[in-house]
Amino acid sequence: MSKTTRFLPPLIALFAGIIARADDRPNILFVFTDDHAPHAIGAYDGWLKPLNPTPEIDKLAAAGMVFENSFCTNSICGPSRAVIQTGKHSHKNGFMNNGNSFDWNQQTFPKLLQAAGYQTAIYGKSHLKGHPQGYDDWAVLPGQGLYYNPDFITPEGKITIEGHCTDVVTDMAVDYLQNKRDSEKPFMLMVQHKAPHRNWMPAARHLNLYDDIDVPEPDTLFDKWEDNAPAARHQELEIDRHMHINFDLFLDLTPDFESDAKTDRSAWWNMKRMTDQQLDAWFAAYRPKDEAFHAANLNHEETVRWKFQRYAKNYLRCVKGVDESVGRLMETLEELDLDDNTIVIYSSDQGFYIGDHGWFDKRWMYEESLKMPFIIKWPGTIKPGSKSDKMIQNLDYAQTFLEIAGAPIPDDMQGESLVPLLKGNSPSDWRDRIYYHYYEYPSVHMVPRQYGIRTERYKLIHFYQFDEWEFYDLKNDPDELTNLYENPEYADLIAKTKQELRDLQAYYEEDSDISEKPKKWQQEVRAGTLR
Ligand code: SGN
Ligand code: CA
Repeated sequence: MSKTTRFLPPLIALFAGIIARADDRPNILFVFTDDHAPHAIGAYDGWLKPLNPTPEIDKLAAAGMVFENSFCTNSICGPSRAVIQTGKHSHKNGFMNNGNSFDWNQQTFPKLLQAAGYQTAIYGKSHLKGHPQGYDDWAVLPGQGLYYNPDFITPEGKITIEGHCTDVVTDMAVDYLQNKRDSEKPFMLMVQHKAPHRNWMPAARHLNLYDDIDVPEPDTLFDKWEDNAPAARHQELEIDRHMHINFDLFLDLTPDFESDAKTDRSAWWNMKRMTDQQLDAWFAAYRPKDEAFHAANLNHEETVRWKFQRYAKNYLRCVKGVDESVGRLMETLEELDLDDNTIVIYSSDQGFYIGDHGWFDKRWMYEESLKMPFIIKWPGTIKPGSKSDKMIQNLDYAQTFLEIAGAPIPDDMQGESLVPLLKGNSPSDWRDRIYYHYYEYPSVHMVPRQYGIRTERYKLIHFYQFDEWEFYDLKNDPDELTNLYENPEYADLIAKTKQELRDLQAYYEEDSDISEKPKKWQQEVRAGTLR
C-alpha cells in the first residue's frame, strides 16, 4: 500500500463525517390529524375559541405562521393524503375517493426526499391502502384504525399496542426522535393521528373534560340548508337525523357486547377490545351522563341540542389528546436540542362540521369542510406570530418540502412551493383562485359529486350529476346561506366565473371522465331506485 492510499479510508471517513455533519438542512416534523377543523383550534377565530381547545397548537402558531386561507382540493381523507404525497390533483394521482387504492409505485415527495439525503418515517393513519413506500421506518393503522388498543401494520407484520391511539402514535414518534433516527441526516417525520375522526372516542383521562360547561352552539345549528342550496337535499350528515345515539354518542352502551353488536357497530367493536380498566373508566364517565339524559325527558329540539353537546364535547376531548401530543413532540425536540433546526407543521386532511348547519362530517366545497388548518413554525425564517391570508392548498406541501430540502421539483407537480410566503414575501402573482373536485357519490353521507372554483370573494360549485349550480358571495354571505345562481343581477359575474372555472380545469388538465357513471346514477336517483 502506497503512502497515499493508506490514508484514503480515514480521509473518506473524515469527509463523510464532515459532509453529514455539515448537512444542516432543516428537519421536518409534520403533524397531521384526521378531521380537525380550523375553527376547533384556538389560533383560528371561531365560536369554539373561548373554550381554549388547543393551547399547545396555539404555542406553535405563536412561534410561527397561521395560514387563514388554506384549502383542500377534495375534502375526504384518502384523496387529501394522496394529493399531499404527490403534489397532484386527484384526477392525476388516481386516488379520487376512499374506495380507490393508492398506487405507491408513483412519484411521491417522501421518495424524492430520500433521494435527496433525508431519512423519512410515518406513524399512524395512512388510509392509502397497501404498504407505504418512501419511508425508512413506518407503522400504519389498517384502514380507519381503532381508538383503543390499536393494531398497526409494520414492515415486520401486524402488531397491537395497548393504549389510546393518539398516545400510542405519539410514543412511536418520540421513540423515533430519541432512538431510531440517524443523527447524521436530516429527517422528515409524519405523525398522523386518527383523532378527532368519527366516532370520537377520547382517551380515558379526558372522558370528563368539559363536563361542567356548555359548548357554545353554532349560529346555524338549526339551519335548513336545503331551502337555499338544493344539493343539500341528498345529504345524510345531520346531527338530528343521521347521528346514531349509540354508535356515535355511546348512549346506554352495555358491556354485554355479544348481545348488542348490531346497534353499536364500531363503538362496540372497539369496546370489545378494551381492557377492564379502560372499560371501567369509560362506564364511570358515561353512565352518570346517560342517567342525566334519561331523567331530563327532553323534547325533539332539546334532544338535538343534547346530541350536539355530547358530540362536540367528545370531538373536543379527542382534540385535547392531539393537542397534548403536539406538546410532547415539541418538548422532545427541545430535549434533544433539535427545536432550532426543525420545521414543525400542524395540519389536518380537511375541515369538518361541528354542528355548523346542523351537520357533522365534511365532503362539501362549502367553507367549513373546504378549509384545512395549516400552521407552520420555522425558527429563524418565519417571523413568529405571523399570519398569511394567501390562498394555499394541500397540493402545495410536496413542493414546499422539496424546496426546503433543496431537492429538485419535478415539472409534473401541480402546486406551488410555499417557501416565498414563509420567508415573508408576498409575490404579486400568487394564485387568487383554487380548484376543487369531490367524487364520492353515492356513498356514506350522500354528498353529491361536485367541482368548483373559489376565488378570494366568490364561489361557484357545479353538482354535475344533477347539473345544478350554486354561487356565493363570501364577503357578504360568509356562511353561504344565499345561493345567487338564479339571481339575474349576478348573471355576468357568474358567466365570467364559469369561464375561470373552465380555465382552471384546463390548467390542471382535468380531463377525467366524470360523465359516464354519474349519468347512470343520476337516472337512478331520479327514478328513485338508488335510495
Ligand atoms: C367512515 C365514517 C364516515 C366518514 C368516512 C370517511 N363512518 O366511513 O362518517 O365520513 O369514514 O372519513 S364510520 O361509521 O366508520 O365512523 S375519512 O376521514 O376517512 O375520509
Ligand atoms: Ca378525514
